[in-house]
Amino acid sequence: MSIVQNDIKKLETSNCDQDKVFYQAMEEVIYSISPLLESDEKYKKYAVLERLVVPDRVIKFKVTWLDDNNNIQVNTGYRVQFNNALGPYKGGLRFHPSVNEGILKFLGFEQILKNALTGLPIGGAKGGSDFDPKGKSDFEIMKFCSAFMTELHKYIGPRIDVPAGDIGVGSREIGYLFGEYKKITSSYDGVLTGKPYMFGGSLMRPEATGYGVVYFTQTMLDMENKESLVGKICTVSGAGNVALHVIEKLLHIGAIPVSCSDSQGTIYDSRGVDLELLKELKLEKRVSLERYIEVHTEAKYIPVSDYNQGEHAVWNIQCYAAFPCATQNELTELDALNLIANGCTCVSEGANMPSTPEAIDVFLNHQVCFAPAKAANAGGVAVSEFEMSQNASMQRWSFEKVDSKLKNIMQQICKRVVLAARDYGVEGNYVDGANIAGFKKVADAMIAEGI
Ligand code: NDP
Ligand code: 2IT
Repeated sequence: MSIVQNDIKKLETSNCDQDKVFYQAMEEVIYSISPLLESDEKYKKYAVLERLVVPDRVIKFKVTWLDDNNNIQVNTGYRVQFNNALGPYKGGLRFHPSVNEGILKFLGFEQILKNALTGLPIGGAKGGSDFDPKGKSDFEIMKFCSAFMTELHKYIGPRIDVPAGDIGVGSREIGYLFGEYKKITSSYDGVLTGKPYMFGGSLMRPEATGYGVVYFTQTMLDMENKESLVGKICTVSGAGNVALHVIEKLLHIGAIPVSCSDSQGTIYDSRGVDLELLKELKLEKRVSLERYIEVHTEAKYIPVSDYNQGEHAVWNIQCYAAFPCATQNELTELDALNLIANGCTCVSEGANMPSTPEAIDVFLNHQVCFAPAKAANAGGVAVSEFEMSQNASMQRWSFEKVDSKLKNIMQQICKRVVLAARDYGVEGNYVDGANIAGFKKVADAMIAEGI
């Protein structure tokens, strides 16, 4: 039995519910890289795959903190340090009640290949907590972040592991985490990225993931000889850091983003969404999207309870290109079929693994230009690495410099993906291309570094 069949069999017999998303991510990669494994026996000889799918370490810890009513609260914190063959462990922190070890293993595994694709010297990691920031006061967020760092600081460092944001963790949380790290260690290190600009954050880090997604999509459409996004209707899901900056860049280039969504419902505004209002509602006031229609009465708000069974309202809107930017597995096979029926010819993933494997099959079978997350959303971590570089050299780069370096890196990633797909007989398949190019880079480093 080949190494690939062996691994797939192991996945299929696994019954750990928490690990389902991790196996989903792993299974896709294992299928994609089989031409590489078959073509060069060194990967088998050095058991690279077997070594890559096991994290270097999983750190799990208790986080106790005091809420505003002086009740003691207990949460679980994690850091999955997956692989540092290419550089220090690097990847975000997620604060969301759904967080568990399996989700962080999936995100950490994806992060290894994503970071490799950037061509920058960063390894892969992910962390977070089942803490729910929703409805918490600013002081509660601060107290939780301090308590979380009380334990996490033992395991991180600018040359060891450099966390950043993800769902539920933005510059406010990174600021509190940084403050606590500094207090405990008395060391002013670039130990976190996504810091506010006033104490070492990089210009454009908040925009980077979303802008990068659009830069990648523009390059992909160009390379595939497809019409550009200018003047085209686009649908976006999510209403957080990634979604809002995808919308912003789409507006800059003259596309027409008509939707966004949060965990409660969807906004559809056929004239193009009002970005300033969205930023006010989601980034400043942190309230439900439903408030959008108080200002724009002609827009539609569709609550989750009105979604058709197994479908997401965002993917039922006519569009040229779609940008899922909320969370994993938010776009199902049925949604993919709806998108195609609605004229969609391009899907670019802003969130991590938002499309189910069945949805991806639909896209590939219908010749949709499909940009997988680990390639399309790598702009965020790329600018995180720029922040590490700036901190290490005590420099500040201009917005224009970061933007131009980001654009360049997204174009390079796109080319690497296209070439890898061509070299291994799967031309036009960006999923396989991204997995092969990312895997090859890490695998070659692992082999060169010995066991
Ligand atoms: P935010 O916390 O800023 O926003 C998340 C958005 O997604 C919110 O609108 C939230 O709705 C919605 N959402 C979250 N969980 C769910 C859920 N289970 N069901 C429905 N909606 C949900 O996170 P980001 O924008 O930073 O992250 C979004 C995605 O992008 C994630 O997959 C993340 O891993 C990925 N990503 C993020 C990067 C970054 O730099 N921040 C980099 C690369 C990828 P609500 O407001 O109701 O909570
Ligand atoms: O999924 C991701 O790439 C992120 N959440 C960003 C990670 C980072 O270190 O900037």
